[in-house]
Formats: sequence, structure tokens, C-alpha cells
Amino acid sequence: YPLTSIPDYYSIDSLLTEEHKLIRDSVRSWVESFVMPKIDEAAQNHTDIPGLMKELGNIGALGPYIPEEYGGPGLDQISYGLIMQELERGDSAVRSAASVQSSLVMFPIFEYGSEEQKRKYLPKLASGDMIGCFGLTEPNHGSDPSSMESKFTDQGDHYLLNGAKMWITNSPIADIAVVWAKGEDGKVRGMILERGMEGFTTPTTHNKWSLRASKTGELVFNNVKVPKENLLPNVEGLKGPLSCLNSARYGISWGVIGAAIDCYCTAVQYTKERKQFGKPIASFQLQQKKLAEFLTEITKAQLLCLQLGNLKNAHKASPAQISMAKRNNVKMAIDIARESRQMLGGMGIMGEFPMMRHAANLESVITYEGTHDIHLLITGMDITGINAFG
Ligand code: TGC
Ligand code: FAD
Repeated sequence: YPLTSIPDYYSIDSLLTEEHKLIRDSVRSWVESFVMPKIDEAAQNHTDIPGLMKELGNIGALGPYIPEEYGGPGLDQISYGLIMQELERGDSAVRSAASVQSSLVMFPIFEYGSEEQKRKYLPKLASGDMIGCFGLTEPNHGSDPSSMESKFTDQGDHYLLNGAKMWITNSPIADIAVVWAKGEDGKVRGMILERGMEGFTTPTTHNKWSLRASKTGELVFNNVKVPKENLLPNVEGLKGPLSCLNSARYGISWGVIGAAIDCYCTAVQYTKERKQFGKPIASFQLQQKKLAEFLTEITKAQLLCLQLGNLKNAHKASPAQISMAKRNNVKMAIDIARESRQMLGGMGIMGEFPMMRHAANLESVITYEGTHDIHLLITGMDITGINAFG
């Protein structure tokens, strides 16, 4: 489909700055030239796109809001969102790679790291010369990270870390891992592990039907000696990892709009070209109903994200507001991917078209960074003041 058919039904562009549009358009054209030609093959073969992280670094997609002093481009939150939207129009795996590096690795180092840690890691993470991953989820504790079992003890001149993390995006290819574990006082702390530390391994998770162009794996800690200077000094408690999730969930809210747009634009073009009963299938009311609903839902999601971005720029976005956008927009996108796949009939299951890949990817997106139901309960708690989790 022509890029000019990408919808802006409520003239949301008029609310963006020239810089926002320039950034968005340059990432859009990078996705067209670098991601689109390779993504089906990567997903079919369950491999990542070679050189992806360096390319993401070159276009400023790693740590977009990290200040220039530490190697980032120092952009605002709306620019960050627009970058995520464009990346996920290519594939959720590409957005995931940028989300994890930006919000889950660079953000905690920037926000909670020592000056030495920031100088040592942030510029290399921003350029894509170093790849990071984020270890919070464990085999026995996903939605409930406060019950984590990974533990470290103080050995005088170092910490000794034991435990395991599961479902970790990019763990098999990461140079460093930001890991959350409990100290002897039971308080959650963050620490930076480097590949090569004795007792630290990163087994790959095989046979996923979702996010096939992204590597997922475990982090296993078997008496890992962690130097004391690798502890993130400036945060303690679950709010450390959860504040990183606020940033990543915000990016996902924008990202999935990209996946929905890719499905919508493909469906518009296909239904106008494909004829049955002597007419383009776009002339049937049932198909038009679907297209009209897709456009309505995409437009609502765009407006939700834009205002959330304004709140975030003003440091006024609450975690519950972010949960609402993550939950709403991911459901919007997965519904559009599934419905639009049907509109292509048999062709909808093929790799030449993006719907099946987006629909399968979005099964992970609706699960990670807090499941659909967990975000509903966060909204419920915000309304009632009553925690319905435990
Ligand atoms: P609770 O007692 O409510 O809170 C504990 C402390 O944390 C604070 N807090 C937050 N702080 C910042 N941001 C947030 N969103 C926060 N939510 C809570 C809270 O104020 C409290 O602070 P303090 O100072 O009083 O101690 O915690 P809880 O144990 O009841 O759990 C709450 C719950 C269920 C909402 C939370 O645990 C949760 O969000 N669970 C979902 C887990 C999750 O999202 N995991 C994601 C793993 S990472 C991932 O999926 C990456 S995929 C990346 C990719 O490939 O793109
Ligand atoms: P569970 O917590 O076991 O949940 C199972 C079901 O129970 C869900 O439907 C859930 O909504 C429901 N449930 C749980 N508690 C409640 C409750 N109180 N009330 C009602 N229903 C409830 N994690 C990381 O730390 N780093 C990563 O990089 C990362 N990348 C990921 C990549 C992929 C591809 C995937 C699939 C996951 C990734 N995750 C990562 C993990 C992800 O965050 C977890 O899968 C997610 O938080 C859910 O945890 P769980 O899988 O253990 O499910």
C-alpha cells in the first residue's frame, strides 16, 4: 500500500511539531527499506534480523529520550512514541528490541545508576554496540514479581547472586543484563550483570509461535560473583523495576498502533482489488463495517497516546493511566490483526501479507509488560482503591 494511505483521520499531524513529523517519517522510511524486505523471512525462520541493533542505534531509536550527554538523542516522549509506532508497523520484534534497550536497560541505568555506570554503559547502548536485557520475570513469578526468589548475599567485597529469570527478550544475544533480585533484607535491588561472569548463563527459548524475529531466553545465576559497583545505587524496592515498566508500557501503547495501521492499510488495499461475485469485496457492507471500525479504533488509540505523551512530557502520567492505554491499544491492535486476516480469506494466512505475523506477535504483547487482565485490575484498583490481586 502507498505510505500516503496511512490514516490520520483527525488531523493529528496538526498537533505534532515539525521535529516530530521529521523523526516519524525518517523512521518510517528506514522501516520500509530495512525491515519490510527482511521481516517475513526472519519470522518464518525464527531468526533475528542481522545487524538490527546497530541500525536501531544509527537511527536514534535506542534511548530516544536519553540526553545527548550520555549518547542519546535527547528527544521528548512523543518522539519516543512515534518511533515505537513506526518500528512496530514493521514488526513487534523490532519494537521490542528498541523498547527493552531504551526503557528497560538504559532507563534504569540513567535514572538509578551511578555516574560511572552511566558513562560506562549508556553511550554503547545508545549506539547499539552493546545489547542489554531486563530480568524481572521468573519461572514461578510472572504477574507477581514481588514474590521473586532470585537472591543475593553480601560477601564483603562482592555480592553472590543465585536464581533464574525466564522469558527474557534478547537474553541470548545480550552483553549485559539489568537483573532484579532480593537482598538479605528482602528488598528488591537492581544490578548489572555482564556476559562472561562465572556462573551466569543465558539459554535460548525455542519454538515460539509469536515474536519469532526476536530472541527470547532465560537468565540463570549459579553463584555469580557480582562486583559491588554493579549494584544500581539509587533505587530500592519493587518501584525500581515497575517504574521501568511505565516507560516500556507507554512505548507499547504507541507501538501497537503501528501494527494495527499495517493491517488496516493492507486490508483497505486488498479489499478494493479483490473481486468476488463480480465486485470488489470492499463494496460489501460487512467488509466496510470492519474497515470503518478499524479506522475508528486506530483514531481513538492515536488520540489516547498523544494526550498520554503530553502528560508524560509534563511528568504527570500516572502508572494507572499508562496501564489503561497499554491495555486498550494492544486489544485494539490484536482485534484488528485477527479480523483483517479474515478479510484476506486464505491469503490472510500467508507470509506475503502481515496479518498473521502481527496477530501472532500481539499474543506476546498482550501478555508481556503486564497481562491484559493485570492492567484491568490496576484500573480497578485506581477506581476503587481496593487491590483485587492477592
Ligand atoms: P504494590 O504493592 O502495588 O507496589 C509495590 C511498590 O511499587 C510501587 N509501584 C509502582 N512504582 C512505579 N510504577 C508502577 N507502575 C508501580 N506500581 C507499583 C508501589 O507504589 C509500591 O511502592 P512502595 O514504595 O510503597 O514500596 O505491588 P504488588 O506486588 O501488589 O504488584 C502490583 C502489580 C501486580 C500491579 C505489579 O506487580 C505488576 O505490574 N505486575 C505485572 C508484572 C509485569 O508487568 N511484568 C513485566 C516484566 S518485563 C516484560 O514483560 C518485558 S517484555 C519487553 C519486550 O520485549 O518489549
Ligand atoms: P502468570 O502470571 O502465570 O499469569 C497467567 C494468567 O493468570 C494470566 O492470564 C494472568 O492475567 C492471570 N493472572 C495472574 N494473576 C492474576 C490475578 N491476581 N487475577 C486475575 N488473573 C491473574 N519478562 C521480563 O522480565 N523481561 C523480558 O524481557 C520479558 N520478555 C518477554 C517476552 C515474551 C515473548 C514473553 C511472552 C514474555 C516476556 N516477559 C519478560 C515475561 C512477561 O512479562 C510475563 O509473561 C507476564 O508478566 C506474565 O507472567 P506469566 O507468564 O508468568 O503469567
